[in-house]
Amino acid sequence: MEQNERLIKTKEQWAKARRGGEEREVFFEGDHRLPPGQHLVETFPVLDLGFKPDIPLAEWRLTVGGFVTNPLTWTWEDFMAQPPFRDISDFHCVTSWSRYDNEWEGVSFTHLLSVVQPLTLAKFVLFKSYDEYTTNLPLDACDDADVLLAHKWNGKPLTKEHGGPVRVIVPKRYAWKGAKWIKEITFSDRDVKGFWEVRGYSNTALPWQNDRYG
Ligand SMILES: Nc1nc2c(c(=O)[nH]1)N[C@H]1C(S)=C(S)[C@@H](COP(=O)(O)O)O[C@H]1N2
Ligand SMILES: [Mo]
Repeated sequence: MEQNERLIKTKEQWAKARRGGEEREVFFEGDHRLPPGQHLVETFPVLDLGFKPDIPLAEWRLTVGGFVTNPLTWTWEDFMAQPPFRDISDFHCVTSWSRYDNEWEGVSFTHLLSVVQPLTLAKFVLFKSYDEYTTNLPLDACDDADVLLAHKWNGKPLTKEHGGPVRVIVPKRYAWKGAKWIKEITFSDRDVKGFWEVRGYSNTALPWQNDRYG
């Protein structure tokens, strides 16, 4: 009863705050922003296969090929010469933690598409990393305004443990769809399952649908 009254009061306050154009209360923010089965963290946990590859910037290369008009290999200088892009997004790991408001900077996937120009046959994208990790997505899922190749997180160069020099960020999917230490991006007419996808995780990986296992 007492708890119920408290909840109602907070909801009224929240409604007032909304009418006044103020920020939403954090207590309720979770209701709207946390996908089912997730809990909020303020730390930034590290997940990998037990191996964090060390890639000096002078040796870093990103190769993009397959069903594209203009295959490419970017050095670090080439990568940094692309138009800068910045986006803030929430991060949802399938192990149940979510982290709000991550500020990513790098090269937008839309820009990459404009450079390589996928052929009409290309329907899928396979990502391969310096730790031999792989993951796959439909091209449609990558061709989204919030998808990027990130080299900065919250204003600082991406650390090795979080996938630096460059990692992929796909906010609308569980975080395993974003390859850390990205090395190769291959466009294909076929869907080729990645590391976790062949081990029983969902091929689609949609946090809002609680879509964890295949
Ligand atoms: N190359 C590579 N990318 C990867 C992984 C990995 O093991 N290797 N793990 C994935 C998983 S399961 C998650 S939850 C996120 C974790 O990113 P973080 O360590 O920065 O939190 O990276 C994803 N990308
Ligand atoms: Mo994960």
